[in-house]
Amino acid sequence: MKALKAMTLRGSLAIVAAALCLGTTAAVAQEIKAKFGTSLPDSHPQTLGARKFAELVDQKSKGRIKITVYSGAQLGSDQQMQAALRGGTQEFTAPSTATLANLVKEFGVFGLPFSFASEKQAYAVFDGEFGQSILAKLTEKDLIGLAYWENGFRHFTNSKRPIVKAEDLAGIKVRTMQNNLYIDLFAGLGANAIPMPVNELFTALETKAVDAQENPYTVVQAQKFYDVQKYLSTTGHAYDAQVLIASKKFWDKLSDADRALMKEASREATEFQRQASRDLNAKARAELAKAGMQINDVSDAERQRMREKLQPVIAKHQTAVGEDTAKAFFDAIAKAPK
Ligand code: EAX
Repeated sequence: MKALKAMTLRGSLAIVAAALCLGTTAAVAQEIKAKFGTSLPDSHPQTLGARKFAELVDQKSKGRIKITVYSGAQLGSDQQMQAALRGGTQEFTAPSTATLANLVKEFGVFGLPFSFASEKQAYAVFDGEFGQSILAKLTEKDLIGLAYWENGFRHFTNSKRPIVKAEDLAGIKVRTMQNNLYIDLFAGLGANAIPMPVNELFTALETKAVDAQENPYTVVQAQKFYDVQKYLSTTGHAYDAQVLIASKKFWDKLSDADRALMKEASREATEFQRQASRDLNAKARAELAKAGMQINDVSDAERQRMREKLQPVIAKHQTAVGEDTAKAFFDAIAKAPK
């Protein structure tokens, strides 16, 4: 009898041990660490959004999934980080749509100048059927498009003169994002376009390798361009979005539950990120003036005149992104609330 009891006890202990081991193994197997690289400083909404996303994923996974944020291009430029995601050595980043256009040509449509009238209109297009259909094309390039974040309306800064009319751009050396449309846009207005990653830009401005750049107020502020740029002219020539993307190699290994958790965190982080961008943008103009920048408003009439001068560039890039895509884009804008 005693032997039978001993066997039963040993059997039960073995079952408990196995369950614990499986349970522990299962828990350990689900522990996930990920890297999120941004190209802008801690104070910029791109990095604020990244930290919020990491915090939400940590909360929703009860500490199982730890995303570490590396800001200010610590992990490389926007394009280097896109390559790292595609290779599976980095898990998240959030570049401008402009650099993604080098991987998926349809992203170029968002850079067509003077397309959006307001942030509200932009959100409707990005979050609607058209914007989501373009996001889906990233999977062909081993990337997962999760959401569109806000960079904002791009304005022109330079160290030479106020830009009051298009002709004032003649001969100015302007850094552009590494994107053919932006290169053609400024060449089309008579400037000399010099593409480079944003993390090389401050030095290029400081050494006068370039005279000018164009970015939303929040980038000018976060990158301290006011220390090396005297003039800011509100061209508002494009509304720029950044795309929260994940490595497909990483994403494909996740459980359905963890993917759902990350999508929920992405939605909540996007709301937070866009609000932070609007709040900081509303204050940045006055703060840039206080930091010594001379800010002039480019008139609507002159902006319209710039748009007309750029028609050949717009036509060329509508063809480049695909006429169907361009038409669907402008139809989505027409339907969107302003
Ligand atoms: O998304 O490279 C740029 O100018 C972009 O606006 C931004 O800094 C990165």
